[in-house]
Amino acid sequence: MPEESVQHINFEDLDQKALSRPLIEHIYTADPSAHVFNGKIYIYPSHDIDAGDAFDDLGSHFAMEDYHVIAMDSPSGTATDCGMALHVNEVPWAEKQLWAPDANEKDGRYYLFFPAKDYEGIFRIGVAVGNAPEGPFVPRPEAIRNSFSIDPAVFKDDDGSCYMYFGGIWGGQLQRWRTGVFEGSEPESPFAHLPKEDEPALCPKVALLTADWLEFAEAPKDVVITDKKGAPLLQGDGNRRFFEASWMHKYNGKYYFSYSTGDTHFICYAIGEHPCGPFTYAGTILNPVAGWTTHHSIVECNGEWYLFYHDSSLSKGVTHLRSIKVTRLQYDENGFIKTIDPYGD
Ligand code: FUB
Repeated sequence: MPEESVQHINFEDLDQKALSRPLIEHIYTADPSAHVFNGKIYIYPSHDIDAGDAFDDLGSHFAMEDYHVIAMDSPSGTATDCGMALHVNEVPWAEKQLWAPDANEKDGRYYLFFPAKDYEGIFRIGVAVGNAPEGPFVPRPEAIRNSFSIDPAVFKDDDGSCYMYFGGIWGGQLQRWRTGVFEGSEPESPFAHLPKEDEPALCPKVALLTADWLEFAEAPKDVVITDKKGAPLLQGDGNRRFFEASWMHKYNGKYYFSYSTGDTHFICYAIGEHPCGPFTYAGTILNPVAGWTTHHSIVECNGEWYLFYHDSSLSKGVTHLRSIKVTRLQYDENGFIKTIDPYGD
């Protein structure tokens, strides 16, 4: 997580070149997971606040307490804040840090999946259920059994199977689960437990959900990302290896797994034939934005594709006060995504 909280950038210049404006400006929002439900776009973002926590490489200053759902009639329309949908105080098992959520729909009910730290300081993933896309959502009393780490993204395949992708390194704690149990050595360091630079990179995880979407139906598996020769990407391959912010979408029958490279600040993607992979690295979707973190979602709306993302331009570079944005995403004739520069260069 960030080494400094504010970036020193000429924001007037940046705003002029920016591809898009923040979708809402009365609150800070980040990590936008967008879906189309009933012909309308619903965005499930983090709700950034300044809780006064000191910044560190574990992301302690990302001390979010609740979720607001944002609705839009179209990607160029007005974004409406539907109000608070869930607060950490309503979640019995969660103490703090409501990080990037996602949601999906099944049989007219809406399931909000979210990470939070439990009372032992361990990130778990919970689910809360509502009758409307904008919530409110009623949390389950316990986190999902055997869940860990952060950034759930929930993908419903054409046959109705639902998969959760998740994980994040450094403050997201994925590296502490390499042996299958939480390595609890203190003091916590973002760099302990990571693979060596010449070893295969730490993989994000995927698990099929049970038919009621409330638990994992199987033990989480590695999402393997390889180079074109089929070799797993290495931990030292910083511009391409996984860090956090999983997302899955399907295009022309193929599965596109996208993610953030964290400390190198790219949104990248890899393509596979099956929802659980393996996936072959395919390129960069989004070049670095203002702010340390980058996190996105990709959704089709009325036959066009859109990238929802965030940056810290509205807060003039305060890395934990971000704003969600949207821009068009395009494929070339071979199904590769054209790289987007958030500031139009
Ligand atoms: O919003 C908190 C964390 O920052 C998210 O979980 C990460 O993906 C990064 O965007």
